[in-house]
This record gives sequence, C-alpha cells and structure tokens, in this order.
Amino acid sequence: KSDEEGDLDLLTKTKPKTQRPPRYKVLLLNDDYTPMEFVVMVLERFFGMTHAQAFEIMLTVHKKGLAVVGVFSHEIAETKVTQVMDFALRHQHPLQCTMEKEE
Ligand code: NFA
Repeated sequence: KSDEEGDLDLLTKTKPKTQRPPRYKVLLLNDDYTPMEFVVMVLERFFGMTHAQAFEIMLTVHKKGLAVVGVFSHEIAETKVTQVMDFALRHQHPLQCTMEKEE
C-alpha cells in the first residue's frame, strides 16, 4: 500500500470485498395443462429430488404460481432451464422454467 493511502481504510472501515460468483434461481411456473405427475417427474429427473420432495414442490408451484426449484451457477442454471424446456416441449406440455439472478 502507498504512503499516501496510509492506513485510512483502517480508520474509515473500508473493507475490500471478496467477490463471490453470482448465483441464479431456477423457477418453475404453474400452468393449467401440464399434468402434475409430469412436473413431479421433471423435478426428480433434473433436480435430483426424491418423489416426496418433488411432489411437495410441485404442489407449491400449483398453489402459489411458481417456486424456486434450485440455485446454481449461471452455466448450471442455464443447463437446467434448457433440459426442462426441451423435455416439456418434446412431451407437448406448456411447462415453463426460467432463471433469475439471486438478490
Ligand atoms: N396446474 C397443473 C394442473 O393442475 C399442475 C402443474 C403444477 C403445472 C406445477 C405446472 C407446474 N394439472
């Protein structure tokens, strides 16, 4: 550290922030047509949930309109969204999955 700066940060309590990589919430959205069993299967298959966990989260989405189904790095979150959207499309269900930055 330069002489000019001295230990001012010590007095003013500025603390260098340690950067953490941003995290992304993956959201599942409710709709009127996708079968409940299909949503449960999606949560088991792509988010590693047990059947009981998957059923519980599915019901939350159904009742509240949406739920966070996981929090990941940008790359993993994108992969999850793509996997769910591809799978839903292949089975001709309108299920929607999106991601958003945490905080
Ligand atoms: N609302 C859908 C139904 O009643 C079930 C569903 C749950 C869809 C969660 C999408 C997400 N068949």
